[in-house]
Amino acid sequence: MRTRPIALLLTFGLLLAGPVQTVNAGPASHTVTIDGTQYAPQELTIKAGDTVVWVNQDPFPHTVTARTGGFDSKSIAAGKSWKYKATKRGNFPYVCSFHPTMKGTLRVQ
Ligand SMILES: [Cu+2]
Repeated sequence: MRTRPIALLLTFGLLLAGPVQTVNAGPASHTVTIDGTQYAPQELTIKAGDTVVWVNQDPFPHTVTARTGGFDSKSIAAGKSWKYKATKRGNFPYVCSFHPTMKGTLRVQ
C-alpha cells in the first residue's frame, strides 16, 4: 500500500508542531544516574526552578555535595534517589563525599 502525500504531510507537520508546544512548559525534571562510581551526565545545565533527581544505581551509598555549599544530599542509599529543586542560579561543582574522585557540575541558568 502506498502512503498518500497528504498523510506524509500531516505526519511531518505533527513532528514539527510537537516541540513548539513544549516551549512554554513549566519547570522541567532532569535525571542524573549514579553508576560505576560516576555521575551521568557529569555536567548538566538546567533552568532555575527545574528539578534534578540523582538516582543511585550502585550497590553502595553516594552523596551529591556542592563543593562551595548550596546543596548536600547526605547519604543516598543503594537503589535510592535524591531530588533537588534548583532555585539559585550559578555553577555548582559537586562531589561525592565518600568518593572524592566522583565529580559533577550543575549549571543553573
Ligand atoms: Cu560515592
